[in-house]
Amino acid sequence: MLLDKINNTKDLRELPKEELSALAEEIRQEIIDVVSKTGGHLAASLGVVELTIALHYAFDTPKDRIVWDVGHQSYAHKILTGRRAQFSTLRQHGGISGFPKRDESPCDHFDVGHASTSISAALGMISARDIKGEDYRVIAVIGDGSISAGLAFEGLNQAGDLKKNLIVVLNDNEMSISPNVGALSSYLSRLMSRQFYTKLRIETKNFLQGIPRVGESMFNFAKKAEESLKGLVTPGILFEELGFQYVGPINGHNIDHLLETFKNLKNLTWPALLHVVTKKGKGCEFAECNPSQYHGTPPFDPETGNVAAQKRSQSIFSYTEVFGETMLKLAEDNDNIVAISAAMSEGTGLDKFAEKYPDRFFDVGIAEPHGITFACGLAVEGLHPVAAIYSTFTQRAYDQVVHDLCLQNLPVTLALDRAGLVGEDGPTHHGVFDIAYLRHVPNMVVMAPRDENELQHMIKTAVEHQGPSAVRYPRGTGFGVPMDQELKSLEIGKAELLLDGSDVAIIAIGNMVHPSLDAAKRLAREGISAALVNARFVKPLDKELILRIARKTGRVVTVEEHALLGGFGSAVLECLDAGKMSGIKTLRIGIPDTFIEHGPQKVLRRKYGLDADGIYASVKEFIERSRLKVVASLASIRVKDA
Ligand SMILES: Cc1ncc(C[n+]2csc(CCOP(=O)(O)OP(=O)(O)O)c2C)c(N)n1
Repeated sequence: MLLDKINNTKDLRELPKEELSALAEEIRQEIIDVVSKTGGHLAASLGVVELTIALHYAFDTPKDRIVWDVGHQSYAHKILTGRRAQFSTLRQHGGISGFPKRDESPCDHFDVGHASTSISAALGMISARDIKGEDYRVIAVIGDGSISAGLAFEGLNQAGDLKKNLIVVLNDNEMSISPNVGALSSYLSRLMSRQFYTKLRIETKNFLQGIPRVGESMFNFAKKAEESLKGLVTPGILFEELGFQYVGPINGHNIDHLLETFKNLKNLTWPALLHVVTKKGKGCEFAECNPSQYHGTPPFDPETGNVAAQKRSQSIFSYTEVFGETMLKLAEDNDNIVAISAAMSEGTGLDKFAEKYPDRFFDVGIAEPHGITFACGLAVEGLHPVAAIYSTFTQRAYDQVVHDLCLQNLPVTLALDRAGLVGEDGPTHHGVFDIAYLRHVPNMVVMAPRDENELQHMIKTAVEHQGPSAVRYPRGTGFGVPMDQELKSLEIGKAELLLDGSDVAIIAIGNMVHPSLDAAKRLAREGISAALVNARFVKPLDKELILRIARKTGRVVTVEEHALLGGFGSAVLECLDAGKMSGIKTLRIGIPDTFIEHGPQKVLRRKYGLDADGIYASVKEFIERSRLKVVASLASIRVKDA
């Protein structure tokens, strides 16, 4: 196998050019084999195999830097940059990441997982290069979905201004996760056909040459002026106006063309944008036919593409499904409800809503900050937008939440899917900061359902609320609880006392309620009487219940699948402090102050003590510790008295 000869990019560059297509086939097969077992981002990675080979062949990597956008397409890059032996551990706990990681390889120059960062990062690197007087090339590779974000345009804008020799490779497959949306996308499609320019060119030529006597010289003049004419009517005018030399579109699967083009681009001393056209899922029939399904896929049969039968019983709904169904129900009775997705209509369960209510559904593209401000615009005119964005991606819309949403106290619901530990996508995607970045903003209501049944009631509660609210819920299936047929409105700021007790009060939020209930039952069997509160609301907190139960038990344990710093437990501590209950013994269970690695949700929850066993063990140890302290202080009182 050719791949056996390649341990690094230097080895790749020693292969004769004629062997590169065969190498592409080997890489493709390796990607399909491994991803069929591990799951992962199949279609995007298959689409850039030739592009990846050509980049590493044409440039002196890793001295020259390739900066991947999102990084979900970097599997061929991983195989070619010394990680072939570990490739079978892709996305597994303890294995290599599904995204570029500087810790993993000197060929990974920027950690990534969120979209649209490559141009800014690459421009920073190239600027550092010049300050330090070094000599290398920097190439940003960005998809047509990711380039539509504001962040990417901010990078392009400054790049045009700095006029450094940054190369941006625009990988255009006309897809984001779903087919791309937006004006930029249709602009790129027009460029791809080039028909407009070609037709105009032929017509002009025929017209000029048809004019007697002066026609030929006018044609020659026009030919000379073609470059300037190009500037007016040709592909890439948008990028050229931004200060880039536009090159393309070229076939991103033709290695010879790619190498030829990179050879020319290498010598430019100004910014260039190379527009390559690729097929998402290339070389794998089922992925080519259904690139959305194989964008991010669970393990599958490599022959047929069939996804392994889910182990779960069909009657257990995912939170995403419940959210989608609830939106359909609510929208039927309330014309003011509109829905927003940021390029994730399927991932967020809004696809059925989009189908049924096309006029009330907006896919804003990969543009979360815009999506929230857009929602605010809809809200000031009397509608109730529900913006369904993953917890991790809402991070980049913080100022829009503060300045546009909460300051104006607008009725907008944020449906934060994938809150908590998301699993194999890892630290770039864990949604463990949303409570912290939302709960301190005035006017914001923050809630988290204990299970999929409570989720539907919370969504109803949120859309009835005349102000901003966020509902955070986890990735994956619920607990298989019975689903109420009637949607209910919950009282905002009211928690639910599930168990009364006298030794300790466990106050849990969201998906930590059920495992806490299991833990409390186990403690009860050992004679420890634990009260259990389903907090429901992070903000406003049910202060009355929390203070009452704290006073009764003298010990409070909070449980959350969220960062401890600034999280739900911190809110409860603030509540105890405000209630002048400083004598209460407290324990907060949650995510420590570190970025959590990738791995199955179950494995991570176990490791970080966020399953029933972990909660039980922590509470038991906490009680024993606090009892020992009581015994010790009683002993010291007795000694003093004696
Ligand atoms: C800020 C942000 N929003 C959403 C996502 C989810 N996401 C991952 S890949 C992707 C599509 C990217 O499309 P494109 O750049 O065209 O790359 P392709 O997958 O088509 O190769 C999306 C929306 C993300 N990673 N980051």
